[in-house]
Amino acid sequence: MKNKMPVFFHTKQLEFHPKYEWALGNRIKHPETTKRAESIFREIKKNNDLFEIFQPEKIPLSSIRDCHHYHLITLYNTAASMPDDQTFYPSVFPQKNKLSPDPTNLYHAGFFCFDSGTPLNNKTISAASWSAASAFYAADTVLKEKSKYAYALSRPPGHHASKDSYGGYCYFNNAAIAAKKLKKKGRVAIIDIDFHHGNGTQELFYNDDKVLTISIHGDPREYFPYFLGFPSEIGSGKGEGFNLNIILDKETRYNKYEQTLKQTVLPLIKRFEADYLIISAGFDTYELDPIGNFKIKTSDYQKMGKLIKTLDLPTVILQEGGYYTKDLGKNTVSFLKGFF
Ligand code: OKP
Ligand code: ZN
Repeated sequence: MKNKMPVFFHTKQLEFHPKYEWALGNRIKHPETTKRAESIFREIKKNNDLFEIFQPEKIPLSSIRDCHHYHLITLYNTAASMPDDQTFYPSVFPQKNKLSPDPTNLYHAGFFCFDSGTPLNNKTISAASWSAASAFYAADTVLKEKSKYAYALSRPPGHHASKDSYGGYCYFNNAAIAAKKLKKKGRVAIIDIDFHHGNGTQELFYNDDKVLTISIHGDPREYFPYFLGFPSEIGSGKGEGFNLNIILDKETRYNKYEQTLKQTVLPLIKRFEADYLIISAGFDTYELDPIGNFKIKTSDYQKMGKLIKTLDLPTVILQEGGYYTKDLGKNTVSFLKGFF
């Protein structure tokens, strides 16, 4: 790339501080901290010869509504009226009488929430909306051919959020919002390289033959989200054959990862004749990540980026996970450098 890569980020994304999640009965500090975004932002600024930072405008509500049920938005808006010192973790997850959830009642959050690690407070909707806005304007930039590549520092992440459900630290599905926009002008492929299966993205395009969804991840029998991400999930209806789940063994190294991209993922995207590419870029595949369990190194990410660049497609790169905060910025920038 000759020009600088546009980077989208809004400081409002830093005002949300999830406190805790639960792990085997223990309350642990929440891994999805603002330090993550700060680590990335710092490294981006250090490389100001490569990147140009933009603040997104407000996202049109209609483009969130293209992906999400209004109940989800109403629920987050309900949480926005909580006092500053309160956080809502649902404690009731109804399995029956699902007919009339009331998203103005926070006690109904369990209708929509699928895990105990994705809290709501009065800053959640603002941060999640600005994160989605970053993704939306990154897609807009690529769509308008202002740049072939664009990166959104989309935090909080998005790939676990679906039409009417949230979880896995995700509230709005940033990749899906970008995809719906790009889809207006062509066929879209999404590669999810986060350690965890992108269940929300998969669900949102499960019946769609114009959006190809591919996720490479740790075995869902052992790792979050546990209930989706199996190779048998291939899409349905018109979308049959347009979803691919690839499970890699724990402790997978880059040579194996690269082989998977070269032999399976890239050929499929070529055969699909994608016009646009979206990358759900999580760096919890890193060798030191406290949550993921692959063994990818910082320098591998640049090779990975370079390999994906051979598709020669206009590409929107979106931030998902990555919890070894100290090296997250370096890993992200290493990946982005692959596109130059
Ligand atoms: C979100 B993303 C760790 C428990 C794991 C959920 C993981 C969500 C990952 N103690 N909890 O895909 O990076
Ligand atoms: Zn992840």
